[in-house]
Amino acid sequence: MNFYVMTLFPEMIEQGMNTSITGRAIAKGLLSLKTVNIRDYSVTGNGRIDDYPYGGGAGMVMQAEPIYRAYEDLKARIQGNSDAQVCPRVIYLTPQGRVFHQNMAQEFAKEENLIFLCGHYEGVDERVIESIVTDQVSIGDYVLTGGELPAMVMMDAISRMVPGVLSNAESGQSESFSDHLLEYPQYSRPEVWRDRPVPPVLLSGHHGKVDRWHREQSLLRTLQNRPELLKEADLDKTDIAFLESLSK
Ligand code: 6GU
Repeated sequence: MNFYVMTLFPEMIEQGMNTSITGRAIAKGLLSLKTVNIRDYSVTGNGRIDDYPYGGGAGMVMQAEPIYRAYEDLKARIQGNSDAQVCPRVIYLTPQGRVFHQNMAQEFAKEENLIFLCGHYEGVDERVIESIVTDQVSIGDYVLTGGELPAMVMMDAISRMVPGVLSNAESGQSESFSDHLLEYPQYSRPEVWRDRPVPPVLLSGHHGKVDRWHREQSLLRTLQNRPELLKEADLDKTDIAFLESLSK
């Protein structure tokens, strides 16, 4: 899986991605990351890549041409490296996009190459979006200063789906969202921490009871924090009886 990021802040992307699990995967060659500094494609000679918006309004707009040239250069490099002449998907990070979801991460993980376009200022000239972008994605209903963190959020979620990126122990945890229930709480040593004991059932050695308790905790948390997820969850009679017992 090859990630390419067009951005004004390449060091932010590199620092973030070369850390922890994604950093390990890049070092192992399971993932690759290349950043492209849009400023290097300035057409004014002085490194400027933004200008005033037509029609007025606050802030500056990133111009079409530097982004387009950065993209053309990148596409040529990618196609030069592979025999398939397919056009890689170009994801533009914007609060106006479709909201990112685990299913989208799964779909994007099937691609060999992904290009991310990170905007800044008030936005990007719409004409370059129309000509190169295949997917517009938001990471939720709040406003950020730029697309770099959203691009890193997406790359992190996508990376976890790439075979070999997670160790066996790490991938055991990976099904959490796909069953539409939140994870149950976890405990480790000591048995009593500052007067707070671990729930006794976890020390019982009774696997059936432990499994049931985990399931009930997942149901409880989902009901409390994300009740809308329960509609999608696969619940059996015991689960439904448990949830009904809570509302009595
Ligand atoms: Cl993708 N970009 C920005 N600037 N803000 C956001 C976002 C993206 N997703 C949520 N907020």
